[in-house]
Formats: sequence, structure tokens, C-alpha cells
Amino acid sequence: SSKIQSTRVGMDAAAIKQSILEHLVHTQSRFPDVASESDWYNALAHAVRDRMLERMMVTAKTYKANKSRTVCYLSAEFLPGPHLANNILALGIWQEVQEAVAQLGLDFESLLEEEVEPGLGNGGLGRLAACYMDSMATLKIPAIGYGIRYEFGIFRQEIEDGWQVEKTDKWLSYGNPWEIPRPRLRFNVHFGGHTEQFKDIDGILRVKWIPEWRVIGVAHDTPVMGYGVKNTNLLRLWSSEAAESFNFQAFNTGDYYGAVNEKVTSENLTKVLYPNDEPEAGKRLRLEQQYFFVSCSLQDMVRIYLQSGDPLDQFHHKYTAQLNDTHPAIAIPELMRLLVDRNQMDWDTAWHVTRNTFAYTNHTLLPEALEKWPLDLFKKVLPRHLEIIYEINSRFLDEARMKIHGLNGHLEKLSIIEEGARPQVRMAHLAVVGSYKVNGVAELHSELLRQNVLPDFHALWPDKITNVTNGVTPRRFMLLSNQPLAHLLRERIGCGWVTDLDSLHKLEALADDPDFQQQWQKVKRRNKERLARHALAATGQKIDPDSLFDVQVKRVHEYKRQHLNLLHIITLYNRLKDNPGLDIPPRTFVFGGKAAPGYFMAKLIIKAINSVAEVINRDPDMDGRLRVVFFPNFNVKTAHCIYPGADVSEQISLAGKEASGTGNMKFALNGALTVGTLDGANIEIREEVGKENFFLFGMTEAEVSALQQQGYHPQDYCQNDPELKSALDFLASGYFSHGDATLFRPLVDNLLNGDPYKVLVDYRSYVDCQARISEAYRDRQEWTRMSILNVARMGKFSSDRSIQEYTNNIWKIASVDVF
Ligand code: DL6
Repeated sequence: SSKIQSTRVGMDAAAIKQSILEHLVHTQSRFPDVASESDWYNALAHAVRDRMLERMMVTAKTYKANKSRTVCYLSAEFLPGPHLANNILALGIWQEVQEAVAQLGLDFESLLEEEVEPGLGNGGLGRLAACYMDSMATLKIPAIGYGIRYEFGIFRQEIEDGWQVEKTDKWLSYGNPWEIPRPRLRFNVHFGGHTEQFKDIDGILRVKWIPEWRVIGVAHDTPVMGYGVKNTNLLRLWSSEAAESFNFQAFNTGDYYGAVNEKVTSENLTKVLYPNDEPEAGKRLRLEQQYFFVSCSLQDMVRIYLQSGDPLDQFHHKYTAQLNDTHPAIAIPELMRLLVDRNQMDWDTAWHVTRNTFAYTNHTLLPEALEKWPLDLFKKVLPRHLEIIYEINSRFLDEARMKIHGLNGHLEKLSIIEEGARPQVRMAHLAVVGSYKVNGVAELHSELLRQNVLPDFHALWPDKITNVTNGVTPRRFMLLSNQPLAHLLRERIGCGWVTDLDSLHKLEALADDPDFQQQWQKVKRRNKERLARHALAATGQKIDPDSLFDVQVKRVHEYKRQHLNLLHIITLYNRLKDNPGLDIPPRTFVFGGKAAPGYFMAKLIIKAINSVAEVINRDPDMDGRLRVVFFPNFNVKTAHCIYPGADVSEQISLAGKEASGTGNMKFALNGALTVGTLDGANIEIREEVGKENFFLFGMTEAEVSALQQQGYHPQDYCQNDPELKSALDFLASGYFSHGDATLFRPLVDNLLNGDPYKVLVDYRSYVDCQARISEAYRDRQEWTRMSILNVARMGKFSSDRSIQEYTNNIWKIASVDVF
């Protein structure tokens, strides 16, 4: 057996307690009487880690012995959230750890609070990658997640005078007990320079890349455990290091100081995660980051593959790589380079291998979010890759020309290169051409990809674009973060739902049971109290758990329409001021989310929310009937207490703009009722939970397109709706900004003169829908029934279902048992 006999891995409380004490002394170098909370956290984390590492090694050994087909999930972002509690759950030692910690006289909750989460992602895309890592391990799928070990993750958001202020996220300052550095697992990554042609000994024309500088990528591994199984996969993140010796002669620069300077620069490569929604232009470092991690990952994959002794032209049988958006799409020419230049494979064979290795997930329909790189920049950073892209493009256009028989207009639309004053490389086109499958992340989104974004590709390859609706892991987003609900479920329907979310269906039979409804309400009440405690600690604001908690947490962006929510709040405020006797159920509006540092309008929306909150919260006329709080620094950790505490989930993007959403799933899974548009996965959630259990409003995507075609005049909507006009006038007037009538003018002007996300069109339908919500909330029994039915019918939205679809329909990978 490969099992290592060790005294460090006992699963009972006594063994765990012993491990914690040993790590406190031998890892932290602290005696118990002087140890800080942080020392104890680290000791506990190491004790838990000990119990994971053997599983990780046995898993790797089993996969290797089986020569298992492996999926590599290439993603520039991973947002795993705090590890400790999740790993304890996956190991099945929750009680034992609690006991051990209690015996040491420590508070388990405060130890968990000590962990600084790795914020290596912006939002949905990075969090999805983490959910998928969890599900792949749980479903026993051989998988490696490859990404970047940013030294500084997404910024920490503070609110000062209502404005977002960005603070550096120094998540590694106090060490990271979850990662295993692999200093000997390192690869060279080259940049810049030029290429030369030469004839090899067989007289075949080949290309040599003479790069200008070099960086080294070093691996750092984080184990990702499956729930209740032994399978423990790897998240392998690359960190950049300067090359130790620099061969100036070979690079023929003669520029000693310039070269030394490059060495310093190379250390900067993995310093910081780029925030979303910033203009891409000139972001040379970002292109370098993308190539850096992709090159390390592919070199690593080829290294592992070659250990099997199989020939490289069979690579795609053993490996498939999922491109999480276009950020890693440079992998396509990089694999071609490795096969053709480094391994002397002929082009056609290499292209066959490459095209059968990659699959691509698209995560956005917003044209401004589709990555493009200026040719001149690309050429400076990756001259050989640009040549390879030209070759891929020219052969692809030949293929397309034959298929669609002429029609040059079409070819321009298909081309990987966009011509114009400043020609660019279209990364989405590269990804589509170089992949065997392309998928959107919700039914509507995949259909819009086929019809609007990539119609010419769809005409060319009708079977290529498919759909895999996103999902979320029930381990983190229910079992871990909603323990009161998990306990109730365990008593009434058992624990099967943790790995088989469809079995939540058993709750349907209980939806009308008054006893069960009461217990359900108690659970929600406890979660609302917890949210209220956290909100008080984070903002100093008291919120009342007896009020309806109406929550919108997600990145702040105009298309997500936090300002529509705000206009409704101002409308309610105006109604209550005009009619103090108005009888509406008290409501607390909770917001959370970061804005890109350079996105002026999103930051102004945050300021507006806080300014409106300030006025409303101190207006004695409101008498507790209306409150607004902005929860700062929304991240995975704060999400744990926010989703379970919500009564209403705001999913109010303009139809056709939100690719899927995953927050919508987390809320509904925790018993919140959704107010939403027919956008992204909302449509499928509504289908599942039933239209009578979902608050629908707003235009359909088809209506949005029709309106756009016919010409949209936002001011008409304002003139025809006195409540809307008054809400906008109030915002512009200075009422919420200490008399400053200029502060929110850009926000109001933007709505009146253009309103790209049609806030004013959907306003009336939204406000009326919110009135129905208030009415529905009065009938607590009926509300509770709807809440139970929402949870009962959310089975589809487990990331286990999504991963099963990827493995069956795209990757064709079988699970592997690890014993
Ligand atoms: O697929 C995960 C997530 C979706 O749920 C969101 O709807 C979508 O907005 C998000 N996309 C991005 C785009 N980033 N880029 N490029 O984060 O993906």
C-alpha cells in the first residue's frame, strides 16, 4: 500500500488536539500561553492540512497509474473563499475539530474569522472556477486547476464618506498554510525579440524564436478536496521569479543595465490581479500575465504527459483544457509552438492535436468585454505567436471560404484579425477556431452567442456552440454557510442533498406543513440576526431582523442596474413622506459589491446608494420602515452571511446582458425569493421554481432589441411617469447630497440622455412588482411556502450537474476512484 503510517493524521478529537498543539510549537514556534489567535488559526490550519496531503499524493498516484484522462481548467481567476471550514467539512471532522478546539479553550468561530481569503478573482467568473474545482473533486474527475498566484488579489473595498476607496489586498502577509510551494517545479517563459527562419538537417524550413527576455514560473499547489471522497485534486498557481543567470551573449543585447532592469520587472509579473471593466488598451502586463501562466501550465501538462511514454500526437486523448473565457486563449498558439517548433511536429498533426485539446467557455455578451489585443503590442510581446496566429487564420479562412463559397464580407467578420486603423487580434475568434467545443453559461446566453455574437461561426459549425448552465456548490453555499438550514434539512430529509441536490425535492411534501413552516421561519430569523450582527460590525448601522431584507450583492455595473433598485428606494421614500400613514411592511435594503477602480459611473452609483442611505436612515419620519445599508468589501467570506439572511434577491439586469449569474442561484438555494428579469439563468430558475414563486418584471431580450432598433427616447418615460420624474429630480436636486446639485447630475443625465441599460423603461414594471412583493410578504405562511418551494426546486443549479454535463458532453472524461 502507498499509505504512510503516520501519527499526524488521526481523525478523532484527541489526535486533532495533539496535532494543533504540535503545530503551535513546531510550526508557529509559540507556547500556548503566548499564542495569538492568528497562531492558533495557523496551527489548526496545518493540522487540517496534514490530513489532506496524503490524500493528495494518493490521488496523483492513482491517476498516474490509471493513465487517466485529465481536464485542465485554465483560468486567470480563482476565488475559492476561506479554506479552513470547507476543508474540515470535506474531511468529515467538523464535530471532532470543534471538540478539540473547545478542549484547548478556544473559540472555533473566531479562529475561522482569522483566515484571510485568497481574492484571486473579480467576481462570478473566478468564483465559478472555484465551484467547479469543488465539484470536479467531489465527482472524482481527474482535474488540475491552473492559474496565477497574484501577490495582491482584488482590492479591499472601504467606504469613506460614501465613496469606494481601494486598499491593497495583502493576503499573503501572514503566510498561507494551504499552499505547498514547489520551488523545483519551474519553467522558463520567454517574451519579445524576433524570429528567424532556418532549414533543419532534413532540409525542412523551421522557425526559431530569439526572445528578448525571460521569466521563470514557479508552482504553488493548493489541494482541493472532494466532499466525502478521497479524491484530492490540485490547484496549481504560478508565481513569477527573475531568471538567476541571464545569458546576455545569447540575447545579444549588450545592454547590461537594461537586462538587469528586466530582471526586476519580471518579479512584477504576478504582482496584481487586474480589476474587470477597465479599458484593455495598453495593458501590456495583462497580456504578459496571460501568456505567462498559460505557458507554464502547458509546459507542465506536456511534462506530465511525456512521463507516460506516449507519443505527443496522442496528447489530446489524455488531456483536455477548458479555457475559462478568452484570458487563456493564447494557449492555442502556444501549444502549436510547443508541438511544431519545440517538438518538430508537422503543422497539420499539431493543429489536429491542438484543436482537439481545447474547449472554450464564453462568459459575456458585452462587446466591450470581449478581449482584443492591438497587433503592434502583440507583436512586441509575442512575435512568434503572432506569426502562428496569422498561419492559423489564413488556413482557417481558406477552410471557411470553401464552406461558405466566396462572400468576402463574411470572411472579414470571421477573421481572427480585425482590420482598421489599429488592427487587433480578436481573442474570442481565436478561441472558437482553436477549440472543439464552445459553450455559453445559460440557455439564453448560449442562444444569443449563436444568433448575435458568433452567428457566422455558428453557420460554419452548427454543432460547435453548446450550453452548460452554471451551477454553485451546495457544500460551501449551503452546508457551510447556512448551518441552521443544513441542520433542519438533516432532521427532515437527511443529508443526501449535499452531493445530490435534486433530493431537495423531498421538501415539497413539507411546504404546507405548519410545523415545518415555523421551523423554516426560525432558521431564516437566525440567519437574519447573524446578517444584522455582521452589518452592525461592518457599518455601525443597526438593521431590524423583523423587516424584509431585500438584498443586491454583486459587482457594481450599470448593466446590473443597482441604480434601478435605488430609484425604487427613493420612490418608496417619497411615498412615505407624502403619505406618512402608508401601510407597507418595513424593509431593509442591503447592497454590496465592488466597482472597478477606473469606472466612474459605477463608483458614483455606490456614492449615491450611501448618500440616499444617509438621509433615509436618519429621517425620523421613516420610523424604522425603510433602511438602506451598503455592506463594504463584498467577498466570499461576507457572502457566507449575506445570502442566507436575504428574503428577497435582486436579479434585475437588463435582459440579454447578464450571461448567467450565480448569485441568483445562491440566494434562491438559501430560501430568498427572486425579483428578476428574464435574463441569464433567472429564466431557468423561474422555470424550475415555478412562475408563481418568482417575481418577474421588465422587458424580454426580444423587446429590448426591438426598442433599440426602433429608437429609444428615455425622456419620454420620465415625462410620462410622475413618480419616476420625481425620483430623478430628487436625486439631481442635491436633496441627498447636502444641497450639492452637481454631484449626481452625471448619473441622472446619463439616464435621461441615452440610458444604455434602459433603466427608465423597466422602472414602472419594477416598482409595481415590488408592490406585489410587499403585499406577498404580509402573508407569512404563503411567503414561507414559496421560500420552501424555491429551495426544494433548486437541484438543477448544483455545480455537480454542470460538471456532469461538461464531463459527459464536452470533455468525455470518466471518474476515477481513489481509495
Ligand atoms: O459564468 C460566470 C459569470 C456569469 O455568471 C456572469 O453572468 C458573467 O457576468 C461573468 N462574466 C464575467 C466576464 N468577465 N470577463 N470577461 O465575469 O461570468
